[in-house]
Amino acid sequence: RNSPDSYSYTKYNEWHKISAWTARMAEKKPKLISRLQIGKTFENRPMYILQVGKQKDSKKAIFMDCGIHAREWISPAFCQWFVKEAIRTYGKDKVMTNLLDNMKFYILPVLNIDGYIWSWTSDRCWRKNRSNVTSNKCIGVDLNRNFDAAWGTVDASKDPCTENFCGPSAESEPETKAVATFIRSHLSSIKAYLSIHSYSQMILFPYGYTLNKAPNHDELNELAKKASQAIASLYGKKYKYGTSALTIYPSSGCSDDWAYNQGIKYSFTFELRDRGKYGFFLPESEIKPTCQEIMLAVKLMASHILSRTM
Ligand code: 0X9
Ligand code: ZN
Repeated sequence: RNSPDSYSYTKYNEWHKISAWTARMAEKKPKLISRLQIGKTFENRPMYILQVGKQKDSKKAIFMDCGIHAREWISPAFCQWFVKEAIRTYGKDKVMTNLLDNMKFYILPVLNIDGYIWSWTSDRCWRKNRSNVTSNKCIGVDLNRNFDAAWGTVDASKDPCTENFCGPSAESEPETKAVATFIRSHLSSIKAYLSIHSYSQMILFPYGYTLNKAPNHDELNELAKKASQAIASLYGKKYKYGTSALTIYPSSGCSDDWAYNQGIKYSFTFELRDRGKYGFFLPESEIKPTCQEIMLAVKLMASHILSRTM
């Protein structure tokens, strides 16, 4: 396709292409996909979610966010891949058919749209959003420090010029607010929260802000272990798993811990490829294998969650 909005699942896509893609998906597959707007970004861009599933009123749902950190480009690529594979394999693959017949997925392809655009146009290594609420010389809040989970404590800075600036208050950012509001109003159906990041090849679960174990720690650990094994079965990539605080580093204000504290018992953060050779600059040739291996993990987790929340 040569239209200005043409996209590819094996390339990184600019925001305008991903945005046009959300509209096209909902148009092409109205029985499986609908598009919802959950809010607007600081720079006033609409934030879209794709709701994927056969029954629109399904009682069970999994929420997945991609692109909360601007420079982690493999993350939005995975959200797009997930939707593509869901519709391609529905009615063919038993597992996917069962999932889409009995639950729905809320897919947020880019949470931090303004930051993502900035990483394409001005600073490839940009992490935060683009808000300027503090009217400081420095711009941007780390949206994964802005959630109301031990906000402003560990690995969160009050200095707007740092990479982990947590904002003036919890949920100060329109992007955080939009996600938190949507989730709060769908708590009866949302059974799992998946947050897609890069890099370092890990599967993380609560908590990040404390060393305390979550009440269902053993189940989360077992599920993460199985997901890690599923990933390795495809291309042999090793993904470490464990609590955020012990496996990556302690940090507060993260979406996964906040969602868990809302009562969503299955909350995971995926750190995708690689382990640092390319880091955020993961070559496009690795999009497909990365998405394929993570797809196995997400399907396995979703099937477990569906069977456990019957
Ligand atoms: O620091 C983060 O926000 C995440 N890592 S990243 O390199 N993608 O920035 C990890 C978040 C893990 N979750 C919690 N600490 N709750
Ligand atoms: Zn990240």
